[in-house]
Amino acid sequence: MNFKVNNTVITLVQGDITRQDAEAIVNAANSTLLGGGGVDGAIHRAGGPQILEECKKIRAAQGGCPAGEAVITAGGKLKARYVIHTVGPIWSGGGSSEDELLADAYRNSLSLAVERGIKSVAFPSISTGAYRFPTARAARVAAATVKSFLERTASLEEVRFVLFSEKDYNIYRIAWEETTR
Ligand code: AR6
Repeated sequence: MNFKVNNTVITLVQGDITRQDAEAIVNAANSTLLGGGGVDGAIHRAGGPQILEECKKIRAAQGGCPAGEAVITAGGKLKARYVIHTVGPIWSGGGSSEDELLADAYRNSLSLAVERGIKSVAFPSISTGAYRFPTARAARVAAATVKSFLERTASLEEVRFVLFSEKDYNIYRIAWEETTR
C-alpha cells in the first residue's frame, strides 16, 4: 500500500528489510551497537563486517547509543547505501516513557537521514520483537511520529515500513489509516 504525506510517499510492504533498495534502512539495534538477534542480526549478516567495524568506531567515539537516539554507518554489501542504527525502548508496561522513546527513535532516524541528504528510508517495526513493545501501540506511535515529521520536512521522497509478517503488515496498515483519516 502507498499514499502521500505532504511531499513524501509512504509505502507499507511485507518483507525482509535486508533486501530493500531504499537508500537507507533502519536497524532496530541495542545500545551496545555490537549486533544481536532479530532484524539486527539479519542486517549484520547480510551487510557483512564493514557495518560492525563502523559501529565499533562510533562506540569508541561516543560510547554506544542510548534508547531513542540514532547513528549511521555504511550499508556494506546491502543494496541500501546506509544503515541508520536506532535503539528502541524495552517495553516495561508503558509507564517508563516507552512511547516517547519510540517516537524519538523514529524522529532521530529521520533527522539523520535528512541531514545526510538521504531521499528514501525503510523502517522495520522497532521494539516489537525482543523488546516486546505491543505492536498496535508501536504502530500508532510510528505513524503519528512519521506523519508529523513529514508535515514539517519535505526533502524525503519515500519512507517505507517493512513488516516481517502479514499480521504486522495489517496492524501498521490500520494504524496509518487511523492516523491519516
Ligand atoms: N526484516 C524485517 N523485519 C524483521 C526482520 C527482517 N529481516 N527480522 C525480524 N524482523 P527485533 P527489537 C522484525 O527483535 O524488538 C536485537 O537482538 C521482527 O519480526 O529485531 O527492537 C537487537 O540487538 C519484529 O517485528 O527488534 C536488540 O537487542 C521487528 O523486526 C533487540 O533485538 C523487531 O524485532 C531489539 O529488539
